[in-house]
Amino acid sequence: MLTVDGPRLLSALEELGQIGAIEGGGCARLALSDEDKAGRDLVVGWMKQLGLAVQIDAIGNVIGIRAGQEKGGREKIAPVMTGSHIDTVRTGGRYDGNYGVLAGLEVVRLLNDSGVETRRPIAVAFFTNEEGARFQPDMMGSLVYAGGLGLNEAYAAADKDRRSVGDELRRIGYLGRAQPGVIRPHAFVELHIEQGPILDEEKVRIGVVEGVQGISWTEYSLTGVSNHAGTTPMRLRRDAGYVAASVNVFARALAREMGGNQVATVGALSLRPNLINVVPNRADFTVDLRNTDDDKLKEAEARVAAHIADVARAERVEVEAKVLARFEPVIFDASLVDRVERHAQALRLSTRRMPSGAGHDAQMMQRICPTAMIFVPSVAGLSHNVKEHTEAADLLAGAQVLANLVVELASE
Ligand code: HGY
Ligand code: MN
Ligand code: MN
Repeated sequence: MLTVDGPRLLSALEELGQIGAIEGGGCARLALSDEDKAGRDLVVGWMKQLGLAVQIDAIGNVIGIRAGQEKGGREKIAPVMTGSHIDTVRTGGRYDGNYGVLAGLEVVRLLNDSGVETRRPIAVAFFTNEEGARFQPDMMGSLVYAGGLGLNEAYAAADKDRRSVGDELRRIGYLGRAQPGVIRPHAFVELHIEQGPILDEEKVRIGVVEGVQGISWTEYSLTGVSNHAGTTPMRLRRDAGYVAASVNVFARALAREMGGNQVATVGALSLRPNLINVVPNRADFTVDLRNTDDDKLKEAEARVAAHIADVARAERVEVEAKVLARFEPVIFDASLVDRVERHAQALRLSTRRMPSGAGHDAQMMQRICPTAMIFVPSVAGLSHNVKEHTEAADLLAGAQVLANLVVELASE
């Protein structure tokens, strides 16, 4: 068995974690920012040092390819692909996404060091804008790769400063020429931290991920009337901030009432004019709803929308809504999921099957090839938080499961 070089993987994570490093030990590399460019440049440099053929596609996805024995004629033999993302949220940790990409490069290093050739090529990818924190939808690069979003629509997505994906890709030098998705993998395996509390609470080493829950992102813009906080009687108010606040309280109660996997988050909220003595006339906020059951997710979406309409009507506040992302739950390839479980158990690692609460590039890749994910524990379930942490032994265990599975897939 080719054994993962722990110190090498950990030092790569440390080095990448230095790019965009923020107070508290996390990193901030928002998609297509200067920090993201710096992270991309570092990882592309590592890919080239490893002798990978590096392909940058038209949405900025980067794929490093290690040739296999079988070159294949016209019908190129499909590679085994692994990878994830290296963009982060603004309060990101060091492992979300980065770990899966760097563990994929560690698999290549192992093969290079031992001179092992595999029948199939092995590709290590990082996809553009997985987080969706700056540009929506999230998983943008893999969604384009899988044919779920057109390039022009993706290019037109703009951030709060009206800078577009297309312009930012060009500005950082990652608007590649390769057509996204032209490489159809034999299989895609993504190694990722769980980002939730289950494995850590249950003291289980490996999560065998059976699928990803559905995701619904909506942005609301409410317009009322600004007025004097002291002189305006409550009966005359058209308070956009009050309606926004009521949505947050309602969404929390709804998720509690629905139970199961239902979650609801009002993550972004801005009031205008945002002054102590002015009734806000404007509230902009987002609602993130998720559930493994799409019918339940639809119920949650409908109930939140009805609540907003009722409260806004009573407050005489206008409502504009924009769907930023809507992905149905995804089930991964059952036989590949079984193989994740088998490889983990062959290493005497405890396992448990589970859905993913977070979105991942893998949920898009399942549209075009057999896909599965491997989870390792997140200490106290923290993620999208600078305190995000996974113990070294767990990082290495996950990387070893990935290595064994990828090498097996590349030999078939
Ligand atoms: O939102 C998510 O689940 C992912 O981090 N983009
Ligand atoms: Mn991630
Ligand atoms: Mn994330």
